[in-house]
Amino acid sequence: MNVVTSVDYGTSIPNNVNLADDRRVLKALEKWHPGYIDWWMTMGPEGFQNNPVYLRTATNADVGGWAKFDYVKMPDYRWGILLAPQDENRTIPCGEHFGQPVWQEVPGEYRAMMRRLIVIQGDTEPASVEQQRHLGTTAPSLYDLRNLFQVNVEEGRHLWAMVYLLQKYFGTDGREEANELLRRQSGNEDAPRMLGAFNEATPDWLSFFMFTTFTDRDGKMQLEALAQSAFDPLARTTRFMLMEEAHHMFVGVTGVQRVINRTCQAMVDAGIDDPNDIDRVRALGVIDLPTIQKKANLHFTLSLDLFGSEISTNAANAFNSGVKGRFREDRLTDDHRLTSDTYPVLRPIDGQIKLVDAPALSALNMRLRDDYVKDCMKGIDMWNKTIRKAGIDFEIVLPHVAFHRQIGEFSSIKASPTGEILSDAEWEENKDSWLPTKADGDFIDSLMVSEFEPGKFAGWISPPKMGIDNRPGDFEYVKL
Ligand code: BYC
Repeated sequence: MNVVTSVDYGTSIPNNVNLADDRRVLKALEKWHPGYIDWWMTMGPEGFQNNPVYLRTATNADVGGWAKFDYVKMPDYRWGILLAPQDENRTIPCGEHFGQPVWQEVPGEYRAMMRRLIVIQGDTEPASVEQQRHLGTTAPSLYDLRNLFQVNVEEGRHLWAMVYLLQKYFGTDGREEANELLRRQSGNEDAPRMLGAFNEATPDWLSFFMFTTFTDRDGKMQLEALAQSAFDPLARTTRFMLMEEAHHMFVGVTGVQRVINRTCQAMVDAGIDDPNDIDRVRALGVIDLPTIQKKANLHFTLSLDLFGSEISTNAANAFNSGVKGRFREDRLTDDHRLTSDTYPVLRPIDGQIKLVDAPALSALNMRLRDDYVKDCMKGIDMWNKTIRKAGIDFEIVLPHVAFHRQIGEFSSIKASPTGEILSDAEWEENKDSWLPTKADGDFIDSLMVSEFEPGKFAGWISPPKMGIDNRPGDFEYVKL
């Protein structure tokens, strides 16, 4: 095990990859840096760029004590290149090269596939910052404002992580791709981001919490798959990204929970026990539970699309070559080649949704998506516990995977949240009760008024149980 994990802050770009001795890559990154700062100032958080924010910055790539907290102005954040420690005995965990030593360079035959995956991963990182750029001005508290900016600076760092790989291992092509990552923009008609969910708006804070619950969790699963890569620098960089990513999902899941908690409290105080009495609940200045369910439906299904098609030769090739693995591949106990295995896949067949066996190699996207759905359930269980505790008869449920899909087997059909196949007319008739409408959006928008007094929270969301870095309730997370 290589133990050199602490970060060198002596070069212009903090790193634990010895950039000081890698002049070519250091120069390439220094050349890319001004474009990044320019992107951050024009496409990153709107406003607040001169305000000190209580942020964590990575100081070490070890699991114990890897970050420090301090006030930083966002443009001064030290975005760096941080890889998890190298394990010199690591072998390829899957596919046709199973058991061979991992690669420190990209084999020629896998170059195109690897570059494509790194570019897709890289593209999502700045996209999410762009999607969230308007949220600062309506933050429900300084605590939430800080959390938004923490997520944003770390997504920025994740872009750096992918750009480092492109610049170091992919020559001129890599340099061009690195520039393109700053050119495409979320929702831009001429140069959109690569994957669907990253061109959607994040119009309000409930969307932000849903996005960090569901879409960041897709990020977790995809990073977990890349963390198993035979290309060791990719595996190591994604392992470190996963440590940061955990906080983003915490922000999402606890954010929704705090919204639910406030709604339930307000209902109990007003003596309302019918959660579907939407007008009365909304009149209390809180978000009704059915609307929260609709938002969950939307963000969950947009995130399911990020897993690609259920049956995919791209996925089979990526696994077979060792370019990416399954979720926690190194803890699975099968032959890690899967050439003669099958996996059950949901497909629409003759007007019905059926579970049928498919070759396991082709079904790897489906398998990762199944792991994702299980992972999502942890958050849902926590939300329902909050509702139950308040004594309200309502349960948040994840919709069926056939519901509201744009990619894969179910993109050609319409299905209800419980998985019945519908006619176009039935879909049109019901969709407004399943997905947020313009009126729902307008109502949520009407609540989005900033609360910037330390220790105070907007009326539609409860305070958190604990502060960040154990800070007290009235801590000034952002100095305005
Ligand atoms: N939108 O074989 P198929 C994150 C394309 S999020 C548009 O079904 P494959 C984060 C596909 O490109 C994680 N196009 O799929 C979260 C292909 O096109 P080509 C990001 C799509 O390749 C929050 C064709 O359809 N990382 O980190 O097996 C905040 C057939 O593809 C979509 C990754 O995704 C779509 N949704 O799987 C910040 C990891 N889906 O090539 C960050 C890297 C499919 O035939 N990416 N297509 O023209 C991958 O592993 C895979 O590319 C995918 C798709 C899982 C995305």
